[in-house]
Amino acid sequence: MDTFVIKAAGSCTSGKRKRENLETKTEEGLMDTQLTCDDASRGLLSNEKATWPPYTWTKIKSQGLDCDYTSLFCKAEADDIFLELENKLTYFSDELSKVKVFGKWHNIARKQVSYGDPGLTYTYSGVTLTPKPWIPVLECIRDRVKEATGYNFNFVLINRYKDGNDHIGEHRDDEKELVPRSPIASVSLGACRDFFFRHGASRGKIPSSRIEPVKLQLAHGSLLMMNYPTNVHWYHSLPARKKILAPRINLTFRKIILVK
Ligand SMILES: O=C(O)CCC(=O)C(=O)O
Repeated sequence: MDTFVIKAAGSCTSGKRKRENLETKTEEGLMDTQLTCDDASRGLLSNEKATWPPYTWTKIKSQGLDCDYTSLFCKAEADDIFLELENKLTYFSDELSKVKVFGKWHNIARKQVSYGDPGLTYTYSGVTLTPKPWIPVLECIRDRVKEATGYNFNFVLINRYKDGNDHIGEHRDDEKELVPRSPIASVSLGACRDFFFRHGASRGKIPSSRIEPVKLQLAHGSLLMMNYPTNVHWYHSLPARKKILAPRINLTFRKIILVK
């Protein structure tokens, strides 16, 4: 039987890391959060010797936004996993790589696939995805997320960005198939990319409110927990970044309602 063991696990290192809270109040009383690649990888990706885990969580909060960020895998583990994903994942073909926006079909600017428990489906932007069966490397990541957060997920949506030209536009993960109030766990591997949240009230030609966007950078081996009610109020996106030449794989673990 095919298995996957993180070979690098024994060489993982971590140091004493202090808990950080990036909440800051701006003059308008709004939260303004900035997390950079350096913050994201500090400690975990360094060469300090210690046992791995523990996980050091950073709380990211704003009006109706509640996220937690940590380094889930050390660099050696993340490198192993990235390689395994590159070797084992098979992405959906062209018909399933389209989205319907305002009645028009568009090719998505990235590759996509979903894996998960049998019998689940997930529909977004006019496309219904049926997950492929779990493979060992994905079970390994899913189980690490469970160990770090206590949450069990039955589905993962995977996006592969070949370089900084690939991106995902502003959207919310608010599909009706999601278990109400369940968090979404976003694991990133490969190139560190900017990731933005924008409040719904701050969108459009005439925004009803000026709530500061929340800007993060998602590092290799990181986990971002998007907790309820983040996806009710906030849109997220991964903008194009022409200077980024390396690929990135993002896995969003979700809890989907099984309809019998
Ligand atoms: O690649 C990312 O970090 C974002 C992916 C995303 O927005 C999604 O799966 O809904």
